[in-house]
Amino acid sequence: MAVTISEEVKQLGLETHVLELEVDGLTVVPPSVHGVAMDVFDEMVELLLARSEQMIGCRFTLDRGPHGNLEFSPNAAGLSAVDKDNRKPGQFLIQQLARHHRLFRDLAVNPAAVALMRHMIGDDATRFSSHNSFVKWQDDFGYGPTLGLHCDQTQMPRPWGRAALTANTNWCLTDYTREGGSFAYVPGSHRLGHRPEQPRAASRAVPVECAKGSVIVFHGATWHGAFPRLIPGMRLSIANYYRHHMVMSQEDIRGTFPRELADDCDDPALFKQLAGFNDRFPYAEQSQAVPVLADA
Ligand SMILES: O=C(O)CCC(=O)C(=O)O
Ligand SMILES: [Fe+2]
Repeated sequence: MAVTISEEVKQLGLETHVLELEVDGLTVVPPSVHGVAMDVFDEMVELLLARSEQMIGCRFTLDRGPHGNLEFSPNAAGLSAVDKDNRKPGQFLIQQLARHHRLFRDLAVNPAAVALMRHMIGDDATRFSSHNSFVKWQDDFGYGPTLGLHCDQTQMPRPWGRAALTANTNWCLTDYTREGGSFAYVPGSHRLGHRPEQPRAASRAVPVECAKGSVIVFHGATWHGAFPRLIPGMRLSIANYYRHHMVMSQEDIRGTFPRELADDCDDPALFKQLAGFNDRFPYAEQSQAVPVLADA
């Protein structure tokens, strides 16, 4: 089947990344291509460490992780199955990042990231789903022997078609190495059109090793998870997750995002479009024209 290459993809020199997305379901885009400066990554690291301290109440440093002894309380809301098995947390998520700082909004409208999302999901159909940071430190168990492999569009009924129903970017704010708990994925798995079958999936998973500042871009059907972090220190990332406009958003961005913040970013028009502020659905009142009496 032919692959359509958009003008944006050509202008930004992303053709090889599009090819990798088609073949492998994942590509790594370096700073020389996406254009985000390294000091922006340094600043985002500081923001996320400070936010972690504020949320949890102990210091976090890149070489040590949390300075306190952490646990999940048994009745905590939003505990995953892995968290339940492994009471000792090795990571947590900072959600709703685009509200916290302009730099996170700028990242969400990065032209290269958005062009690749639109390639997979559709030019007019692409919207934000969520903006989260994965804050991760040393923990031998991680997601366990399955590596937590999943497809992000896993809730959608099958059969899945060629277009991505969701697609994701993971911005690496620290170096990604296998022993440091890198991203894991199965090349080409997005073309299978179904969820991971274990234990075959984990045995075929490969690490995505890349330098701080890289962005990992992947299709919603790609089987992925992460290796446990076996060494001291932290792995920090930002998952800016996108969706087709017919798929429900993880964060209620359209309903609750402060409109004035959308104006404070590199591309307010693009931010508002991806946030779906002017989408026809869901409507909250009569939205279709009603006939009027002609001779009233
Ligand atoms: O690095 C990880 O823990 C996996 C991230 C992930 O599953 C995602 O961003 O969808
Ligand atoms: Fe995921």
